[in-house]
Amino acid sequence: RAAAQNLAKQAEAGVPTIFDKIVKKEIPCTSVYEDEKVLAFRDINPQAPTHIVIIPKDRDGLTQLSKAEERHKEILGHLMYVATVVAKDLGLKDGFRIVINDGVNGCQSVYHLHIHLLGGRQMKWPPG
Ligand code: DGP
Repeated sequence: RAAAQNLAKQAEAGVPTIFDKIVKKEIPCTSVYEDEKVLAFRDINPQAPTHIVIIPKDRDGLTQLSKAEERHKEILGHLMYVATVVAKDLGLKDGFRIVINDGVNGCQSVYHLHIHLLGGRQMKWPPG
């Protein structure tokens, strides 16, 4: 818990996150979609046959969803739309799940806003 809170503080202070390093290509990823604003790549620890992480290239204060401000509405909408484009591209025609983990209780581990796109199997509800 303390470790997660520390990660959040570092990201808020502007320390580059692992996802900033992926955007700068300092860390490799398997990219599935990219445009000038967002990047989507395969999760390193997949929880479903298809598990994609979709991130804004510029974090702009969005360490987590609960930090969203009025100015973020456009990028938030774009991220959600890109999730549907990627789902279509990857053939998730029987449905999929979108997840955003927020903060310690949400089990967020990387403090750079991201959408998880999960598919390729039957999901369960409620989530753990
Ligand atoms: P969350 O727990 O919601 O903060 O999700 C972070 C996700 O990011 C987690 O599912 C694992 C993934 N991840 C962490 N580090 C890396 C990495 O270096 N490369 C890739 N591809 N995914 C990563």
